Amino acid sequence: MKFASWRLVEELVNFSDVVLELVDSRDPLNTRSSKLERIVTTYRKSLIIALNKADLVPREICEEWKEYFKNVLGYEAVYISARYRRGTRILRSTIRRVAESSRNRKDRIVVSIFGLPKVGKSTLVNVLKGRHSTTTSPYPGSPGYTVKAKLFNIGGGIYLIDTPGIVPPEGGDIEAVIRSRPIDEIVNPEKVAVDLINKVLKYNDKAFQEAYNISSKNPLEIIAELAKQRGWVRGGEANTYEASKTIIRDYLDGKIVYFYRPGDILR
Ligand SMILES: Nc1nc2c(ncn2[C@@H]2O[C@H](COP(=O)(O)OP(=O)(O)OP(=O)(O)O)[C@@H](O)[C@H]2O)c(=O)[nH]1
Ligand SMILES: [Mg+2]
Repeated sequence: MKFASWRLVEELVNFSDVVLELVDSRDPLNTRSSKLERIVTTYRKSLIIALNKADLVPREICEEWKEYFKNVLGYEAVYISARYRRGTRILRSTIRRVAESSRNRKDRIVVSIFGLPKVGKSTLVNVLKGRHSTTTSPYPGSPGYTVKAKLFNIGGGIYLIDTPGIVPPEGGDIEAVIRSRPIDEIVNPEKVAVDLINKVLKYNDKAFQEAYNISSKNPLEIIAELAKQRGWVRGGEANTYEASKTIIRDYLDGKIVYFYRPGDILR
């Protein structure tokens, strides 16, 4: 994964009329980037928080998060499932609404997508592009220091910047650990997987039952059990290294499910 430099982020934001910040509905707070949000505010652009992977979380919880982002933080928010193409109509109409209410409204609404690694940016770009979109030439009038952005015409006067910006995670949560580098480069994946499992179990003690049919609530047992299930055993020893990486990968791919609500952070 290649993080966008903050300078590039600033340039892309500055090109945009509307910025979409994708977060993971399972843990919106630890997958948002307050630094990105500050940049968008500084440049006086419109921000929409898109809670993606909403298919993994009950609808009323998504509603609570949407209200939280709107009422507590003052941002527009929608929840979507890029994978199942849900919520994209509301997303498009929200983009048009915020662009039309902005002080520098134009005929053409330029939209950029940002988010931490694996929040679903590419999936959403593909969904929005659809089959009918056309690429326009490089952004006309771009200052062109770093940005050679192309725009997809995705209909309704909306033009999407072709490459989403990958922003680095913030804070000390396990989300930051698993999203900071490719899984194969994670040092001590067993330790990371144990932390991830403990966090998931805190919110959904059936998560690994549901994902792997493993009923243990002990992280090391869960890892060893998964290794056995997959046949990753040699000389009677479970390959916990591979199993740990698999759990991290499956989590990022949305196979491991949990959620918490905005109210839970106050407890
Ligand atoms: N359940 C679920 N999974 C999703 C959704 N959107 C994306 N995913 C999955 O999340 C994983 C990451 O999706 P990508 O679109 O590659 O995410 P990305 O943000 O482009 O990732 P990077 O380019 O690595 O930063 C993939 O396994 C997707 O299938 C969604 O709405 N629901
Ligand atoms: Mg991508």
